[in-house]
Amino acid sequence: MTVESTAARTPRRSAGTKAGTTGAKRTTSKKAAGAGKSAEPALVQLLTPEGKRVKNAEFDRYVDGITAEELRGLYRDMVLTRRFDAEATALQRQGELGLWASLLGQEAAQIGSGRALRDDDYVFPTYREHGVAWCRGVDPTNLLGMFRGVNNGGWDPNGNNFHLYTIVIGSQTLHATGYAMGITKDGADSAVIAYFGDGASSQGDVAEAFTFSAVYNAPVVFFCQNNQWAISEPTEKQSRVPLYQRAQGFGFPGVRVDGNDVLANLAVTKWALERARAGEGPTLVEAFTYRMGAHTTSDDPTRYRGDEERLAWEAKDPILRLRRFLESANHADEGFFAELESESEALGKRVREAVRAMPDPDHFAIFENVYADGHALVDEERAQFAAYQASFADADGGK
Ligand SMILES: Cc1ncc(C[n+]2csc(CCOP(=O)(O)OP(=O)(O)O)c2C)c(N)n1
Ligand SMILES: [Mg+2]
Repeated sequence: MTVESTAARTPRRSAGTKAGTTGAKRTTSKKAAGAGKSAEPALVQLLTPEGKRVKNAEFDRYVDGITAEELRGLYRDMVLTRRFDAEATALQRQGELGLWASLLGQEAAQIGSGRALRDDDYVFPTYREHGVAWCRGVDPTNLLGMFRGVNNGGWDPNGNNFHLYTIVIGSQTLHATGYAMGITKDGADSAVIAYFGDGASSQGDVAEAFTFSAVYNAPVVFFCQNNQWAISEPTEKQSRVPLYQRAQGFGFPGVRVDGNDVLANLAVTKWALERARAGEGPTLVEAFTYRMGAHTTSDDPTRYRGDEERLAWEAKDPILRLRRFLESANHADEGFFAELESESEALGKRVREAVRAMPDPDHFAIFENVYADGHALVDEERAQFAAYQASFADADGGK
């Protein structure tokens, strides 16, 4: 397996935990993961693309007790998330949303990690974490307001311990670190997870978050979805070493997990959260996955990548592999799949109707909530905007 680390030396809240049993050991094992391409490090995998369960001495214990019902639940989460995402993409194409960032292909990374969390844990997402939002119980229609341009977020972050979508790349890793440091001061045993991408890993904010979280031993999991692309920039342009190895230089463990294997993501994230709760500090999880769609609906990936790559990743589809496993283990019958299909269609319909019914904001709402007590410059801008709006009425004969 692929965990590399220097063991945390200053566990602050580890009384009574089995320090050193959770895999801060080194390995130099490498195996070729690509089809005859350069050797890639081994990754934690519990389900092969063919849907076969493979043994893993270190991580099996996190999923050994999982029931057939829970497995069907993970499948349902992924299918409904994908259906919601497809609906949002279609709504953008129909002019109902200004933009959409699809998670297609990343369902297992998001559902596996999302389902590893406890209710009292706190999530700091990017703009693509629709599957994690689903696990937190955020109504999917609430995710769409910002993309329609009718609000600035659309949900109360403290309602589900799921922070607002963050567009400024990498900045949420610092928010997460600060929040996690606060948890330690409170003496609580909850944990924080920060999602970010391969491109974000090059941001200074992420390096600062790694440094602070390490030296303050903050209970935070850095969950990097390496979807191979940062818009049109491939991961080779982000790092000369596999991303999970970055953690080593900061003094905490890093692990690469098969990002398309929901069980492996569940197990590895549980392990990382367990470390955080035990006072063993941060962990970097690199979920090795693929962005099957465009960066956003404003992007045309055919300009910078070929079909072969997408086809190779389609063969590793996260939903298909869990379906194969469920079927071969007799954990789900045709009735289950048929019912899920109708549930998906109903979700699509509900999302469509909710988006079309979203009220437009008041034109002046953009000036609200900028400063708690108002500001002269904002007042000036509001007055300018009012005059601009009034100019249309004049042109129309004062109507
Ligand atoms: C600080 C900052 N710089 C640049 C951008 C523009 N931008 C938006 S998404 C993106 C790429 C992010 O790639 P990655 O971190 O791999 O996440 P992904 O979109 O692949 O999920 C960039 C550069 C931004 N939003 N914020
Ligand atoms: Mg990326």
